[in-house]
Amino acid sequence: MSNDNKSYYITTPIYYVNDVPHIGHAYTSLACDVMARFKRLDGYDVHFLTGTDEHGQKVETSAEKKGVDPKTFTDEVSQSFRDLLGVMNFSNDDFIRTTEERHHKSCQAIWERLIERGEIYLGSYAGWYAVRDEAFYTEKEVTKDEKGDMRGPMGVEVAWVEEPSYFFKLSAWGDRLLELYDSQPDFILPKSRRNEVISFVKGGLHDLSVSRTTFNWGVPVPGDDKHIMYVWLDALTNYITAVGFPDESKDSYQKFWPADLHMVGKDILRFHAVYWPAFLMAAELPLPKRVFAHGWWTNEGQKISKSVGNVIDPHKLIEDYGLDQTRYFLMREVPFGNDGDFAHEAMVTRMNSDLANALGNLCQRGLSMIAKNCEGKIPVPGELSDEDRTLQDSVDALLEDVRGELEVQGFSRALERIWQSVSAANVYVDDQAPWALRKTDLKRMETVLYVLTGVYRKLALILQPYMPDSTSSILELLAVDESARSFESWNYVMESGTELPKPAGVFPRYAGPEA
Ligand code: ME8
Repeated sequence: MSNDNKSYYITTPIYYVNDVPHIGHAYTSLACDVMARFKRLDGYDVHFLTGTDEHGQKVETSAEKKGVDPKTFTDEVSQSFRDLLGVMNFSNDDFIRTTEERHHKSCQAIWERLIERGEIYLGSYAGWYAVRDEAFYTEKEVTKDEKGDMRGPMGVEVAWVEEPSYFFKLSAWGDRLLELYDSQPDFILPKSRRNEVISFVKGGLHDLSVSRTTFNWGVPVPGDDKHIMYVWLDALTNYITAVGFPDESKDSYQKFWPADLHMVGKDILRFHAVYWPAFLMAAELPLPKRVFAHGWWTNEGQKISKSVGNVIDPHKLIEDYGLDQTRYFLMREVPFGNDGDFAHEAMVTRMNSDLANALGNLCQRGLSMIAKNCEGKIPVPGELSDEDRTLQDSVDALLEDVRGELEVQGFSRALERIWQSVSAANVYVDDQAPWALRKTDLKRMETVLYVLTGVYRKLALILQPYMPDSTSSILELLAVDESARSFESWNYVMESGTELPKPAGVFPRYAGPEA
């Protein structure tokens, strides 16, 4: 059958190439990267997909504005999304572009399946269309603004469109969708968003226009190339293209479809939680297991937009604060699913308090004492005290606790839990005061330092998905071999006598102008 329980397929949305990548795109892909890295460390065979959505009226118009043909334009902007992967240290396994041959083939195949099953018919569309969202809106969803222009939900400009069009029989799938949400309560997360989708579907579904004739930049409809496929049917299909569709016998398709998780922003939940499962059910293909819709980032309280000129460039964040600091902040600051605000001050606080002070100092304190007082070798412990065991237990439980949180994409709750152990370890160091023991009880000092090395190792192991570079530095300082960094090695014990490299700080304090 398709998925054995040790495979994990996770996807980001494929991003429109009408714009350069910003913090919002980086955020969704980062959440997927953390998930993918965690699952790999936890023994899963992971397929992590991202890519670019290159067809549609919006992209065609952006290319025209720049005075270049759409192919040249998409090649250029798609590359900037590809560049971001390296900059953010994302570990994707594939990058799909909807302009690729493999994708055209897959789109045409799903179209043919829908035609064969009588799910698509030819008609004509007359209604409102928003190029910005590439979405159709009903009369009920549009309003007139003060200038007399028509606007869709959230103020998006809409235009009246009348053209011949193929329709997908979405109206027939309402009950089946409600059954799906009911029988798989975790199909849509978080819960609040699930409720929104359920009321939308309960409100009644209309058949969906799935082809356009007034422009050319898209996948031609098989057998009727005056039409190109609606960009959302084309775009959503990327998730099956990438694992080999239409070749359902292919290993990658067998192994990875259905996907475990489609990660999206709340703006595109309807497409993923209503249209996509309806297309798949109609085409008699298996459904993904979950769609998670996260919240929206603002910049210092303001909506991020090119016209306001406050787009946050991930390259700039990394330059100002550091890569892992940026990754940590984005995953920690906002409970995943909620909207979040980027504020310089909050970023500096996280960087200094959580990373430099709490975690950085914790590691530095023990490691520099080992360098100075134990000939730079992991000491031999004496008998463990209750305090030692209490700290060890808190840290041991991290793997199960974090696993449980990440199972429901609780990225920031998982970090809160990890920092409970970081704080407990700092309290332990303060209480045990190994620097005082140096003068009174050397064996006890060695025991405390030994316990700390084990704590550092587990903290670094569990934090790898969030901060791959910094945790790798900590693991180097602990002489943990690269082959012993997966969760399979969770219970290994630190070997006394192991020589450690000279300690070095891993988390710098913010050194910018407002430090
Ligand atoms: O919608 N805060 O592409 P898109 C958080 N091509 N996330 C944000 C964000 C913000 N301010 N801005 C963007 C499309 N995002 C389609 C998808 S999928 C088959 C096709 C993220 O380039 C968030 O994930 O407009 C959002 O859903 C996505 O970028 C929209 O990217």
